[in-house]
Amino acid sequence: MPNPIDLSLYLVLDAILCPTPEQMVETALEAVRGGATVVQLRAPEWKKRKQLDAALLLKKALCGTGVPLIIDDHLDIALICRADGVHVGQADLPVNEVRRLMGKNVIIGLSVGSQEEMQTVTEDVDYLGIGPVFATATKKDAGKAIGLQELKALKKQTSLPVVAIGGINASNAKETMLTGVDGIAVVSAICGAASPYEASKKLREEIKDGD
Ligand code: TZP
Ligand code: MG
Repeated sequence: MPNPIDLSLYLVLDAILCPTPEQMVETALEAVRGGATVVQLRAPEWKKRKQLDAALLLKKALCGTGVPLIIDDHLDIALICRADGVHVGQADLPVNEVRRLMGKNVIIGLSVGSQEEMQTVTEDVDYLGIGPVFATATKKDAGKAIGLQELKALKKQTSLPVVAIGGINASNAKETMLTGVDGIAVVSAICGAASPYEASKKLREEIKDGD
């Protein structure tokens, strides 16, 4: 990985809450202005061409902000738009193949939700997304919430940076950070807010308190 990634406020864009590429860009830029440090494009509901359009627009919009763009699942889209990284889940391409295809300079994130899944972490992985910490309606197949104790236990088992995900919002961001994770990843708390800027600013304040 070229530089250590600041995972503190990780925005995962959502294809339902931001239904067009332009709305994704608007949400992302507002969130970055409010303090988001990473932006991920996650749009499994969209055809690939629409995902690519969004990726290209996002890459351009984030250029010069210092905020990395991560693409969920799609290595081809990440390569075309020269994204900073890719994020894969347990049912996606294996991380050794992702590394082989993407090269050494791309950030690779892996989702982990249990002790068993922790065994899939290899030297090819740059950071972990652990969750769902709390119940979430955003990802239907996210699985059962693991809770803060399990998050803490999983975090202890790795030396990799960890971002917590799933049901995190301004009311639980601080206690989540107190488990020792490096950041929080949110979808609805920012994409579903009336003002993604204000929502991000508020989350930033909570993160600071829990740091
Ligand atoms: N992975 C695990 S939970 C989740 C993803 C993408 C969705 C989190 O959404 P929200 O709205 O922040 O609960
Ligand atoms: Mg995936």
